[in-house]
Amino acid sequence: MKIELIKGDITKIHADAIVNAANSSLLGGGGVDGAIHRAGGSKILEECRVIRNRQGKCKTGEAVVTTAGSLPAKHVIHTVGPVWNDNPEKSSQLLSECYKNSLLLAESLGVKTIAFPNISTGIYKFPKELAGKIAVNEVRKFSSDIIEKVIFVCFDDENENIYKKLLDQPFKKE
Ligand code: AR6
Repeated sequence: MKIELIKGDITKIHADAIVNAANSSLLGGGGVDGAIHRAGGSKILEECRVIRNRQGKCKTGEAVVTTAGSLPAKHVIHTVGPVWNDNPEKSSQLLSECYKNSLLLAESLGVKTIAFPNISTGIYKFPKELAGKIAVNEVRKFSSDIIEKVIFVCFDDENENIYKKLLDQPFKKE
Protein backbone atom coordinates (compact mmCIF):
# COMPACT_ATOMS: atom_id res chain seq x y z
CA MET A 1 0.00 0.00 0.00
CA LYS A 2 1.21 3.47 -0.86
CA ILE A 3 1.13 5.95 2.03
CA GLU A 4 0.61 9.67 1.47
CA LEU A 5 0.55 12.64 3.81
CA ILE A 6 -1.74 15.61 3.17
CA LYS A 7 -2.19 18.73 5.27
CA GLY A 8 -5.79 19.91 5.22
CA ASP A 9 -9.46 19.20 5.64
CA ILE A 10 -10.49 15.53 5.28
CA THR A 11 -13.97 16.50 4.04
CA LYS A 12 -12.35 17.71 0.80
CA ILE A 13 -10.51 14.47 0.06
CA HIS A 14 -11.47 12.42 -3.00
CA ALA A 15 -10.99 8.89 -1.70
CA ASP A 16 -13.18 5.79 -1.70
CA ALA A 17 -13.45 6.13 2.07
CA ILE A 18 -12.66 8.73 4.67
CA VAL A 19 -12.48 7.83 8.34
CA ASN A 20 -14.32 9.80 11.01
CA ALA A 21 -13.06 10.16 14.59
CA ALA A 22 -16.52 9.63 16.04
CA ASN A 23 -17.80 8.98 19.56
CA SER A 24 -19.68 5.90 20.72
CA SER A 25 -23.09 7.56 20.32
CA LEU A 26 -22.43 7.85 16.54
CA LEU A 27 -24.69 10.89 16.65
CA GLY A 28 -22.12 13.55 15.82
CA GLY A 29 -19.97 15.92 17.83
CA GLY A 30 -17.26 18.53 17.37
CA GLY A 31 -13.85 18.40 15.67
CA VAL A 32 -13.55 16.31 12.53
CA ASP A 33 -16.84 14.54 13.36
CA GLY A 34 -18.70 17.86 13.27
CA ALA A 35 -16.95 18.86 10.04
CA ILE A 36 -17.88 15.57 8.30
CA HIS A 37 -21.55 15.74 9.31
CA ARG A 38 -21.80 19.43 8.34
CA ALA A 39 -20.16 18.97 4.95
CA GLY A 40 -21.74 15.58 4.14
CA GLY A 41 -25.32 16.45 5.03
CA SER A 42 -28.10 14.70 6.93
CA LYS A 43 -27.88 11.34 5.10
CA ILE A 44 -24.82 10.42 7.18
CA LEU A 45 -26.63 10.99 10.48
CA GLU A 46 -29.69 9.11 9.21
CA GLU A 47 -27.55 6.05 8.52
CA CYS A 48 -25.76 6.43 11.86
CA ARG A 49 -29.17 6.35 13.54
CA VAL A 50 -30.10 3.14 11.69
CA ILE A 51 -26.86 1.52 12.88
CA ARG A 52 -27.51 2.74 16.45
CA ASN A 53 -31.01 1.26 16.40
CA ARG A 54 -29.72 -2.02 14.99
CA GLN A 55 -26.62 -2.63 17.10
CA GLY A 56 -26.49 0.00 19.83
CA LYS A 57 -23.51 2.19 20.58
CA CYS A 58 -20.21 1.71 18.76
CA LYS A 59 -17.52 0.47 21.13
CA THR A 60 -14.12 2.15 21.35
CA GLY A 61 -11.79 0.64 18.75
CA GLU A 62 -14.61 -0.58 16.52
CA ALA A 63 -15.72 0.79 13.14
CA VAL A 64 -18.96 1.10 11.17
CA VAL A 65 -19.72 2.46 7.71
CA THR A 66 -22.23 4.89 6.25
CA THR A 67 -22.68 6.76 3.01
CA ALA A 68 -20.53 9.86 2.57
CA GLY A 69 -23.61 11.90 1.62
CA SER A 70 -22.55 14.91 -0.44
CA LEU A 71 -18.84 14.54 0.30
CA PRO A 72 -16.46 13.65 -2.55
CA ALA A 73 -15.70 10.32 -0.83
CA LYS A 74 -17.96 7.24 -1.31
CA HIS A 75 -18.05 5.97 2.26
CA VAL A 76 -17.48 7.33 5.75
CA ILE A 77 -15.99 4.81 8.15
CA HIS A 78 -16.79 5.90 11.69
CA THR A 79 -14.42 4.66 14.34
CA VAL A 80 -14.34 5.53 18.02
CA GLY A 81 -10.93 6.45 19.35
CA PRO A 82 -9.96 6.12 23.01
CA VAL A 83 -10.02 9.06 25.39
CA TRP A 84 -6.47 9.48 26.73
CA ASN A 85 -6.53 8.53 30.39
CA ASP A 86 -4.40 6.91 33.06
CA ASN A 87 -4.09 3.61 31.20
CA PRO A 88 -1.71 4.34 28.29
CA GLU A 89 -1.32 0.68 27.34
CA LYS A 90 -5.04 0.09 27.02
CA SER A 91 -5.53 3.38 25.16
CA SER A 92 -2.71 2.53 22.75
CA GLN A 93 -4.19 -0.91 22.08
CA LEU A 94 -7.59 0.62 21.40
CA LEU A 95 -6.14 3.22 19.05
CA SER A 96 -4.36 0.46 17.08
CA GLU A 97 -7.70 -1.32 16.81
CA CYS A 98 -9.32 1.80 15.32
CA TYR A 99 -6.85 1.77 12.43
CA LYS A 100 -6.93 -1.99 11.96
CA ASN A 101 -10.72 -2.33 12.12
CA SER A 102 -11.17 0.63 9.74
CA LEU A 103 -8.77 -0.98 7.25
CA LEU A 104 -10.52 -4.36 7.53
CA LEU A 105 -13.91 -2.75 6.97
CA ALA A 106 -12.53 -0.77 4.03
CA GLU A 107 -11.19 -3.98 2.47
CA SER A 108 -14.57 -5.66 2.84
CA LEU A 109 -16.08 -2.75 0.88
CA GLY A 110 -13.48 -3.00 -1.90
CA VAL A 111 -12.00 0.39 -1.01
CA LYS A 112 -8.86 1.28 -2.96
CA THR A 113 -8.05 4.60 -1.30
CA ILE A 114 -8.74 5.52 2.31
CA ALA A 115 -8.00 8.71 4.25
CA PHE A 116 -7.48 8.87 8.02
CA PRO A 117 -7.55 11.89 10.33
CA ASN A 118 -5.32 11.86 13.42
CA ILE A 119 -7.80 9.91 15.54
CA SER A 120 -8.05 10.84 19.26
CA THR A 121 -5.48 13.67 19.06
CA GLY A 122 -8.02 16.49 19.44
CA ILE A 123 -10.83 16.49 21.99
CA TYR A 124 -9.76 13.03 23.24
CA LYS A 125 -6.26 14.38 24.11
CA PHE A 126 -4.16 11.40 23.03
CA PRO A 127 -0.49 12.52 22.85
CA LYS A 128 0.16 13.32 19.18
CA GLU A 129 3.61 11.74 18.86
CA LEU A 130 2.47 8.40 20.30
CA ALA A 131 -0.77 8.46 18.30
CA GLY A 132 1.23 9.08 15.11
CA LYS A 133 3.57 6.17 15.84
CA ILE A 134 0.62 3.85 16.43
CA ALA A 135 -1.18 5.01 13.26
CA VAL A 136 1.85 4.68 10.98
CA ASN A 137 2.86 1.34 12.46
CA GLU A 138 -0.63 -0.13 12.18
CA VAL A 139 -0.99 0.97 8.55
CA ARG A 140 2.49 -0.19 7.55
CA LYS A 141 2.01 -3.65 8.98
CA PHE A 142 -1.39 -4.10 7.31
CA SER A 143 -0.90 -5.88 4.02
CA SER A 144 -3.72 -5.70 1.52
CA ASP A 145 -4.41 -6.85 -2.02
CA ILE A 146 -7.36 -4.47 -2.18
CA ILE A 147 -6.38 -1.15 -0.60
CA GLU A 148 -3.85 0.65 -2.80
CA LYS A 149 -3.39 3.92 -0.98
CA VAL A 150 -3.71 5.25 2.56
CA ILE A 151 -3.73 9.00 3.07
CA PHE A 152 -2.96 10.52 6.46
CA VAL A 153 -4.73 13.86 6.62
CA CYS A 154 -3.18 16.18 9.19
CA PHE A 155 -5.09 19.27 10.19
CA ASP A 156 -2.46 20.99 12.32
CA ASP A 157 1.26 21.74 11.83
CA GLU A 158 2.31 19.69 14.84
CA ASN A 159 0.73 16.50 13.49
CA GLU A 160 2.03 17.20 9.99
CA ASN A 161 5.62 17.46 11.30
CA ILE A 162 5.24 14.32 13.40
CA TYR A 163 3.93 12.30 10.43
CA LYS A 164 6.62 13.68 8.08
CA LYS A 165 9.31 12.44 10.45
CA LEU A 166 7.65 9.08 11.05
CA LEU A 167 7.10 8.39 7.36
CA ASP A 168 10.74 9.25 6.60
CA GLN A 169 11.87 6.47 8.91
CA PRO A 170 12.13 2.97 7.43
CA PHE A 171 9.59 0.44 8.65
CA LYS A 172 11.00 -2.21 10.96
CA LYS A 173 8.81 -5.28 11.39
CA GLU A 174 8.51 -6.36 15.04
N1 AR6 B 1 -10.09 17.43 8.70
C1 AR6 B 1 -9.07 16.70 9.17
N2 AR6 B 1 -8.71 16.65 10.48
C2 AR6 B 1 -9.43 17.43 11.33
C3 AR6 B 1 -10.53 18.22 10.92
C4 AR6 B 1 -10.85 18.20 9.53
N3 AR6 B 1 -11.86 18.92 9.03
N4 AR6 B 1 -11.03 18.86 12.01
C5 AR6 B 1 -10.28 18.49 13.07
N5 AR6 B 1 -9.30 17.63 12.67
P1 AR6 B 1 -11.09 15.46 17.06
P2 AR6 B 1 -10.90 13.06 18.76
C6 AR6 B 1 -8.26 16.95 13.44
O1 AR6 B 1 -11.22 16.35 18.25
O2 AR6 B 1 -9.75 13.62 19.48
C7 AR6 B 1 -15.78 14.78 18.53
O3 AR6 B 1 -16.62 15.61 19.28
C8 AR6 B 1 -7.87 17.54 14.78
O4 AR6 B 1 -6.94 18.61 14.60
O5 AR6 B 1 -11.93 15.72 15.88
O6 AR6 B 1 -10.83 11.64 18.26
C9 AR6 B 1 -16.30 13.37 18.43
O7 AR6 B 1 -17.71 13.34 18.33
C10 AR6 B 1 -7.23 16.34 15.46
O8 AR6 B 1 -5.86 16.23 15.10
O9 AR6 B 1 -11.36 13.90 17.46
C11 AR6 B 1 -15.83 12.77 19.72
O10 AR6 B 1 -16.68 13.09 20.79
C12 AR6 B 1 -7.99 15.15 14.87
O11 AR6 B 1 -8.74 15.65 13.77
C13 AR6 B 1 -14.48 13.43 19.93
O12 AR6 B 1 -14.55 14.67 19.23
C14 AR6 B 1 -8.94 14.48 15.86
O13 AR6 B 1 -9.56 15.48 16.66
C15 AR6 B 1 -13.38 12.62 19.34
O14 AR6 B 1 -12.15 13.21 19.70
